[in-house]
Amino acid sequence: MKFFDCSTAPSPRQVRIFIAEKGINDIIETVEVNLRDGEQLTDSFRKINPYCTVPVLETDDGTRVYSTAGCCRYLEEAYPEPCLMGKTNEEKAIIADMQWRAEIDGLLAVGEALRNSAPGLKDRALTGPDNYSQIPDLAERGRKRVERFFSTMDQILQNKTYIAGSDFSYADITAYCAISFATRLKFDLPDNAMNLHRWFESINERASSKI
Ligand SMILES: N[C@@H](CCC(=O)N[C@@H](CS)C(=O)NCC(=O)O)C(=O)O
Repeated sequence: MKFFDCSTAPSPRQVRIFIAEKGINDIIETVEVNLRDGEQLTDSFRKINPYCTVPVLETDDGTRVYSTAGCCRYLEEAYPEPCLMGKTNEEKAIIADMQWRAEIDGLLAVGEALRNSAPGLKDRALTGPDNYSQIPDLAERGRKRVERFFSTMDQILQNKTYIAGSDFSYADITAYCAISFATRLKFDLPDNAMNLHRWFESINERASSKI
C-alpha cells in the first residue's frame, strides 16, 4: 500500500494518525508531496490524482482513493482493530455525524480563513486543479466559524471523554487535526473552554499525535 502524504498539511495528517492508531505503519510506503513547492500541480502528480490534493491512498491492487474519508474508510474495513469508526449501527452513525461536523465546521473553516488571506495562497483560495481568487470577507467569515467551532466542541465535550462518546474515534482525529492546525495559525483556544482544553491535552498525549 502506498500513502501520498504532506507532513505539514492537516488532511493527510488525519490519515497518518489513523495509520498510527491501527499500528500498520510498517506495511505502508509513504511518499511525501511538497505542497509548498506546488508539486500537487505537476503533470506527474496529476497522473496520480487529478484533483491535485493529498492524501491519496493506493491499495495493493492499484486502486487509488483520493479523499481523507475514503482513505480512512478503506483502512477501517481492511484493519478493523482497533475500531475507529464504531461497532454498533448507532456508534457508526454518531461518529460519522461528528466527523462530518468537525470536517465542515472545523477543518474547512480554518481553511476558509487561511486560504482567503495568506499571501502565499493568492489565487489558490480553493484546493484543486483550478485557480480561484481570494475573497477577504470569506477570511473573516472563516475566523468567526473557527471561534464558533471551538465553543461548540467545548459544549459537546461537557459530558463526554471523546467527541462521539466514551471511545476515541475518527471524529476525534478530524477535530484534533482541525484544532491543532488552527492553533498553529495563532487561533487561541478560549481560556474558559475547559472541556476542550482537557480533551486537546489528552489527544496530544497519544503517540499517534506526535507524527
Ligand atoms: N476534502 C479533501 C481535502 C484534501 C485537501 O484539501 N488537501 C490539501 C492539504 S490539507 C491539499 O492537498 N492542498 C493542495 C493545495 O493546497 O493545492 C480530503 O479530505 O481529502
